[in-house]
Amino acid sequence: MLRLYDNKESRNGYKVVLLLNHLKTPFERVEIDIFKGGSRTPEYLAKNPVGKIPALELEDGTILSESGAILFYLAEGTPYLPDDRVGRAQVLRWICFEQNVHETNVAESRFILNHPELSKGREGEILAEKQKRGNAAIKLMDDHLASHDFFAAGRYTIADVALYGYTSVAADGGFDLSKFPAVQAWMMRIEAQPGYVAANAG
Ligand SMILES: N[C@@H](CCC(=O)N[C@@H](CS)C(=O)NCC(=O)O)C(=O)O
Repeated sequence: MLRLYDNKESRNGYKVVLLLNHLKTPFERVEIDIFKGGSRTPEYLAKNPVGKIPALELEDGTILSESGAILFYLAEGTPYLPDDRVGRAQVLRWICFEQNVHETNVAESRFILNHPELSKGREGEILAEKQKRGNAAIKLMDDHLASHDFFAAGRYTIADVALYGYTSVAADGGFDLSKFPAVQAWMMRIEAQPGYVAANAG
């Protein structure tokens, strides 16, 4: 059975949980206490030298890390990843956007506000700058979604799964999603998909 190294607060891990549920793929979930160094032990670093969750252990012992790479692996040959070259490139484009522009600002604002004890010195100007850039990222999503139901290939794909992870908890980072009606409507479309599961649903 697949084994997912995860942490219940992480939406990077949740992206993988969400896709596994859409695919009805059974998996074992292993909770790693990232706030007490659980991802930096020699045992865990031997699995993922980057020292982060999520990591997915395949039946043959191969370990995959990086949420986007794990989504690609799981979605191959399913409707969640297009077959055509342009469709796949568009999916990758949005996953890169999520990691470089969205997660670094939306998720990190959430982290600073949820964990002030671990974010000393980042609460002021750094948080304000991340919120400014995070709002710009969500606005870019809203503009795209004003004329598209989903991000790539005209249907629900892992590009949406990746972006839903931290957009769905953007309020924790001080973002007001009521300013982004197309993003709100897109989240409702995702929540109506077969196999959708909320984070930490057990
Ligand atoms: N780019 C990575 C980011 C993974 C990441 O930042 N994981 C965080 C939790 S959301 C983590 O494991 N932090 C623990 C640490 O850095 O020690 C991905 O998308 O999987």
